[in-house]
Amino acid sequence: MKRIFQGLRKTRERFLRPLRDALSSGELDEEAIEEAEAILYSADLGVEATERIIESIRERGEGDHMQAVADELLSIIDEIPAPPVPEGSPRVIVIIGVNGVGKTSTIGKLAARFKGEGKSVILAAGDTFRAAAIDQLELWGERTGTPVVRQKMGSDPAAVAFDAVQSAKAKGVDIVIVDTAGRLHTKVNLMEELGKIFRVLRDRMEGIALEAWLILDANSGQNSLRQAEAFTEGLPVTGIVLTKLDSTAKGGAIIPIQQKLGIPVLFVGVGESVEDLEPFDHSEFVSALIGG
Ligand SMILES: Nc1nc2c(ncn2[C@@H]2O[C@H](COP(=O)(O)OP(=O)(O)O)[C@@H](O)[C@H]2O)c(=O)[nH]1
Ligand SMILES: [Mg+2]
Repeated sequence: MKRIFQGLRKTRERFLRPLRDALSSGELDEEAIEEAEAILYSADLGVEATERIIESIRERGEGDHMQAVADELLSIIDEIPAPPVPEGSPRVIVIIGVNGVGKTSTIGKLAARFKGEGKSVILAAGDTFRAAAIDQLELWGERTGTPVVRQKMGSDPAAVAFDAVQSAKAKGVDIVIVDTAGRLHTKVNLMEELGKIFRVLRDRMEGIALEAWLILDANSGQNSLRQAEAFTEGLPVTGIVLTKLDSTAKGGAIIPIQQKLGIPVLFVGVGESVEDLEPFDHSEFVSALIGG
């Protein structure tokens, strides 16, 4: 069974059966439509997607209403921009997001996945705010057999990232993944610190493919949008990883998050172990949500 199917279990349970019940009658009355609308909202699909789905149920009139839901979901999700193809070498992915969303674990999972694809990887311990954060990344490095570039606690994250990229260039390593802090004394400081990592790498490292991936916790549902905006305003975010899909019924938020930010979800986290990271696939997502 696909991990995404298992990962969406809670969302599906809250969503699918009540929706089927509401839409089971061949001819829909207003009450059934209103109920369906409430269920879609509660799965955190957002206003726009909910309205479009309801509209297409109405348009379809009689027939398979669940199929109408699935078709509209798929067409909404197909409008999401495709992930950009990074050009340059090494590929440098800076992982950003607030504290506790799953940045460091996602880095470990990504390292394992990239290595499984035959790529060489270096990790950069750019969360220098806490000593424990550096150790935690080191642990993922050991677990996945990936070298970790680190400096002492409190050092400049941009310098750690720079060292890691320089080392990757010297050794011909394919991918550098940079961990970052999710919290500093103030939010402004955090954004400045992250901005500096980008400036230093962009200005002083020629030919690299520099990306920022934003990590969001699915438990926050649509509330993570505001959090996301704080990051995307100042930083060139090219992809999203939505973590902890397994522990929430708000998995539907994956749709408004992509719609509003215009940034594709690249991976979803579906558990705490190293293999619990799945590439986000549009049709798999819809069938995991709708499929029984
Ligand atoms: N259930 C579940 N837990 C996760 C997932 N990703 C991360 N976590 C947990 O979330 C907690 C915070 O993760 P961490 O990587 O330290 O977050 P960071 O502060 O952003 O670096 C840890 O207990 C992780 O095991 C996921 O996809 N599913
Ligand atoms: Mg961390």
